[in-house]
Amino acid sequence: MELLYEGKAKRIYRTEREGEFLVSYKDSATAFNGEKKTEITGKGRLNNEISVLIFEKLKEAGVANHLIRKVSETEQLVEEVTIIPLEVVVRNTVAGSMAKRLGIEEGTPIPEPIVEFYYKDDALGDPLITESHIKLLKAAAPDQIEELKTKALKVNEVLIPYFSERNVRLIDFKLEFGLRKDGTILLADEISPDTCRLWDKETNEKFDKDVFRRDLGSLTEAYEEILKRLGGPAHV
Ligand code: U5P
Repeated sequence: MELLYEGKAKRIYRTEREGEFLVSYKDSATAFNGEKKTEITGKGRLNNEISVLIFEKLKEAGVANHLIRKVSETEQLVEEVTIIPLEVVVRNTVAGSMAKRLGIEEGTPIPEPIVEFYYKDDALGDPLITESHIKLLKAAAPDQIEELKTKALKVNEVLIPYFSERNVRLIDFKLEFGLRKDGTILLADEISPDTCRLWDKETNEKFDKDVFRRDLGSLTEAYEEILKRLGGPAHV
């Protein structure tokens, strides 16, 4: 298969079928725009399995997305899209860069979910941008920006109770969207502990990439806990 793209955590291949890509999840963990980097055996499987479960849940709830089906422990088949160069972040509780930027204590609840846009550009370090910047950069048209916000908030509405029923608090998460050839917008990329902050509802224990970013313990154990709580398959 032709390798189309290799990112920090995934490889994307063209398949024989028109309009379908194979995504293969890698065992590498990176943070701080690639400055911190290591190989973690089993990470690819955990993120692939978790992302498949979440995208299936979203599809069931009426949120169209690129997932076609899981292919193996580390691979999934997805619909071809052209990724919109924006990271759409939704926040329910203050954490991470928002805590730092605004000087608000991590863990402070946010009354209404906040949607932020970051410009996907490694050289610029993915800066936080406003809707005016998005228009200036021509990254998305005004009606598309509205659609991205609506879709991101819908994902939040589905995932808050989904995690909560499994004793996990959805603190924040990052989404990416793509364009189909007909111009419609489709939720794409991944949703996993690499792209979400997930805290235990009772103890606030972190089960996400902050474990790696902040050296808080075993990333594999944290991600295994999420997969287990989502009812995911055991390793074969
Ligand atoms: N996030 C990503 N990729 C990035 C930056 C952030 O997935 O390149 C996710 C984080 O994991 C967190 C949310 O769930 O977006 C907000 O991150 P931060 O802006 O607080 O760092």
